[in-house]
Amino acid sequence: MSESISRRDLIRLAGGGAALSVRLNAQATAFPERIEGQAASRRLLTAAGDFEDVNRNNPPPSDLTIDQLRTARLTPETWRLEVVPDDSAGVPRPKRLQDGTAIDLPTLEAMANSGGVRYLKAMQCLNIAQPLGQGLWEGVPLRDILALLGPLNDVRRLYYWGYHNEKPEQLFQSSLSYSQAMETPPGELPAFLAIRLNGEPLPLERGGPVRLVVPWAHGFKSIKWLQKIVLTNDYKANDTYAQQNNDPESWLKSAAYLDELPETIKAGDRIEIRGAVIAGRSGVTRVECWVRSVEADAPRDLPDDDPAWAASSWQVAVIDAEPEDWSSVLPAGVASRSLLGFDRDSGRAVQWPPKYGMAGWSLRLDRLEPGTYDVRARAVDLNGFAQPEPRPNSKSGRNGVPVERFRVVG
Ligand SMILES: Nc1nc2c(c(=O)[nH]1)N[C@H]1C(S)=C(S)[C@@H](COP(=O)(O)O)O[C@H]1N2
Ligand SMILES: [Mo]
Repeated sequence: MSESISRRDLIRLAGGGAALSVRLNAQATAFPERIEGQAASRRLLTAAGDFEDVNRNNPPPSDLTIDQLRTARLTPETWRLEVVPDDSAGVPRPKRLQDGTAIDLPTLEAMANSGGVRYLKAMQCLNIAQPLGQGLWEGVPLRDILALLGPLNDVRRLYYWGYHNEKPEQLFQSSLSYSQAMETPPGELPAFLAIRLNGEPLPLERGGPVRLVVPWAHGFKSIKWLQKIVLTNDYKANDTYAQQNNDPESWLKSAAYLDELPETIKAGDRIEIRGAVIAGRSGVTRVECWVRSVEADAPRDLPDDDPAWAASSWQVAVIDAEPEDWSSVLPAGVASRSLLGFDRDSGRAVQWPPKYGMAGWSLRLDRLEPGTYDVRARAVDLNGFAQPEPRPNSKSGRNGVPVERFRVVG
């Protein structure tokens, strides 16, 4: 790690025993092309401990002692959520620590039992080259929390943040418009307060006891260790990521990701290219691969204006099918028909991969001549746009075309 990178610019990515630090929102090229745990992130449900962490808290809450956790209000018993106006907004029944009205976990659990929702969602950072993981998230829609506050006046936006060590540089905040919080168009999933992941109470390392999850967005909207929501008449986003030159309203991208390949493969052996694909706001029709024979020392990067793009030829890969038997995938007692994004009668996903969800894909290659090859993968969305179109701007979410090189030897 270079001396010039200040601590506040760091996030820690800890996975598979390896820990690396990357700059929070530096240019796309400053990020590692590979992070550990890609096999895990391809599974339909990533175990809570196998997600990649993207986290500016140092030490992370999972390193705190039980006494520190109690003081920080991060145990199930001590957790409270404040929902308050700033000076610009009118809120008849705010939820405050001071007067004992702050929302506690039993209240949320009761709301989840009577009117809770659950859905599959892949967590993906706006500026990291691999998905972080996918979970079955369960909880209470944000609109149901706002409904507890009485008729609101002059509220146009919600600011929210979580526990952050009281050090201002560790504050990680995000925001939603009032309409985004209150209205869920048909076929969309609601922003919600997640209290369970994969059938278990949301663990501390994933942002528990309570995390805000915004299904249509990259991870920066999904604030861990949620403790405060401020209602304001301000109409501007003040997200930590917005302050760092990202589009704070960017949607989760439809994008294909490539798993690492062995460097050399024996001629005659069957080669299977694998990866993951996330269905962003615009869905996925198919995943395609371009396998290109190159000189051994050819640069791997292919500039956008390279004529090779125009001559590229793409083969359709096979997206792993929706499981026939969801009961072997989902936690015991959770029927697929009870998930948002799934048909109430048949229990089948309305689209596949599910909206904001992730699935694996593969492509088998036979009989490649000895030589060096670059393989690229891209998702084609429901509009027919191939990754990274129509939004190649990485400030709205990385979705460059990934590449892996391998050699076939005789
Ligand atoms: N409180 C808090 N919430 C946070 C962050 C953080 O640093 N602190 N990082 C955000 C970012 S940038 C991402 S990509 C996701 C990562 O979620 P994960 O660690 O569960 O994979 O959490 C988001 N929520
Ligand atoms: Mo992120």
